[in-house]
Amino acid sequence: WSEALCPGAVVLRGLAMPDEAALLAALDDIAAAAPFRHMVTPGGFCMSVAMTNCGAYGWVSDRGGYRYDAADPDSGRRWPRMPDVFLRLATDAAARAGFDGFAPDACLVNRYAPGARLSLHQDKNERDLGQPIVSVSLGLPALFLFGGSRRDDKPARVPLTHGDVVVWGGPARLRYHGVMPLKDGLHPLVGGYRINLTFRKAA
Ligand code: MD3
Ligand code: FE
Repeated sequence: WSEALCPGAVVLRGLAMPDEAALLAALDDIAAAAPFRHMVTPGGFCMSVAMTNCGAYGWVSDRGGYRYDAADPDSGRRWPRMPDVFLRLATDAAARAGFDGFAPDACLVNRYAPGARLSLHQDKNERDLGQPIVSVSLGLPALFLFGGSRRDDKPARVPLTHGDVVVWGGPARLRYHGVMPLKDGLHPLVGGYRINLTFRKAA
């Protein structure tokens, strides 16, 4: 089933459940080829969330800024290819939310350990902001912060749990958002982490 958070944002509760084992197996291969790392913000802070990528482009941050890069800066090699099970889930979710033909070329994988958080921000590094973003939550539950179009709009708290998929597009695409510090816990398949797959059309 699905619910609209606001115009343009649709939560598809549990949509990833049938694929959980395949998603996690594919994720192990990605992390073996492009290990999780803590990137540095343009301001010089080390992010609490550990990240890696798959697909033609990966999201990277360093002292020079944020960008999409076809190469992993840690290895100089291209990012691992996007697994079919990732691509199928993302395009199916987008279609259910009304975005037929979504063709993501970038998947950022965020790994939250207890205490890790993501402060309020907008995603606006993508070329075509008419394309939606699809987010898949796995592992420990989190409280997602869903704000407005200005940083000081008071955000709503939306719980996201293992298997939930959210599609953000249209009028929701430039809303501020973040993730509250992760609480301790142990997920039977994922262990002591939350994993978020974020699918985007970068180029
Ligand atoms: C709402 N990641 O990587 S994805 C990010 O759970 C990021 O790791 C979060 O925000 C995470 O940039 C949330 C969901 C998301 C992505 C884009 C959005 C929510 C959004 C754009 C507009 C509004
Ligand atoms: Fe974001």
